[in-house]
Amino acid sequence: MDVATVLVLNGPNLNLLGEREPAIYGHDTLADLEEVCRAAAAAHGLVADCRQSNHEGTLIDWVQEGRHVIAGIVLNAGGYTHTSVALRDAVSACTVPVVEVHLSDIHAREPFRHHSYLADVVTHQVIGRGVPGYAAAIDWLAARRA
Ligand code: CA2
Repeated sequence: MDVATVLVLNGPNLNLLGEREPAIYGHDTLADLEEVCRAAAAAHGLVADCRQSNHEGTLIDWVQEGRHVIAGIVLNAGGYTHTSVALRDAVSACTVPVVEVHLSDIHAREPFRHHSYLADVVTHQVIGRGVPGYAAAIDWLAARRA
């Protein structure tokens, strides 16, 4: 990873994208989403390093790995958004910009999804814009660099 890297991290259950709940998450698979990220990054001369894990500690390790030097982190923490102080603490330790992304509008869903432990420690949020929201997050990171 270097200054041209955008680390795109997807959390628990996002490997199931396209399999169920298309009304909420759309029809695209995780592979489709990652291709959109790679194309968006390439348009700015950046490289998207896309990773997914169902494990909180793995996501924390990856956030720590990217916390300095790279262009930024795009983070959809999935359900950990609403539960994880530990992931929040890892994001707080980042000197690079971190964009919180959600496919769905978490504020229009069940009350337990309304609170994000990440919201006040991230640099920017893109919420409820589906897969194109990831491209918007990468565009935002690229514009911030310029
Ligand atoms: O809207 C988002 O991007 C979420 O971060 C997605 C998480 C959810 O817990 C957050 O509240 C909002 C869950 C992703 C689960 O994705 C699935 C996809 C297909 C089938 C089942 C789950």
